[in-house]
Amino acid sequence: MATRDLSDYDFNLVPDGKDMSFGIVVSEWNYEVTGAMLRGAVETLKKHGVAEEDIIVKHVPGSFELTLGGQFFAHYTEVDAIILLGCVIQGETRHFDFICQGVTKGATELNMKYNRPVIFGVLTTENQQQALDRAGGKHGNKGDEAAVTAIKMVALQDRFEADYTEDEEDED
Ligand code: DLZ
Repeated sequence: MATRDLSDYDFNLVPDGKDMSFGIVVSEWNYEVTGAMLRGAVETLKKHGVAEEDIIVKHVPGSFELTLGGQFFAHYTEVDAIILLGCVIQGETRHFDFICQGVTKGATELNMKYNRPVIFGVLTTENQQQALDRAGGKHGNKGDEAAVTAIKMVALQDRFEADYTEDEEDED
């Protein structure tokens, strides 16, 4: 299990989030954890210049539903990136494996299908304490990490757009 601080990054290496927009899908399962991740993600986005009105938050019942929540954002909105926040805790059944596999595959497919950053902010831990440690506890907050990743990926996509897509005016 990794023990690094998930909120540890160089502020100055993160692009300005002004004019960027984000959709956040958050799972209600283990909400003590995911609610803290959500607060971390929103605070981090704002800290990097994202306007409050450019952050849309939607809830889904569990991590398995994060993929479809993400698809709804991609299909119905024009947000620049989508952040999926969930927490799957190892139980006594194989549910853990199935949910983790489902949301990992689902998030990967959304990235490919929509050509838009879909960020995997899902904790997969052995117990609740490990999750709390990574949701504002001693190992930082996975929500902060997801927000920083989202901003970086939007900036990267903007760079590609600027460098490799033709201006419509130049086309004829
Ligand atoms: C059913 C279930 C279980 C056992 N564990 C978790 C969990 O640790 N974290 C989580 O986000 N969701 C869990 N769920 C709910 C599933 O994600 C999903 O909501 C249901 O299987 C209904 O599709």
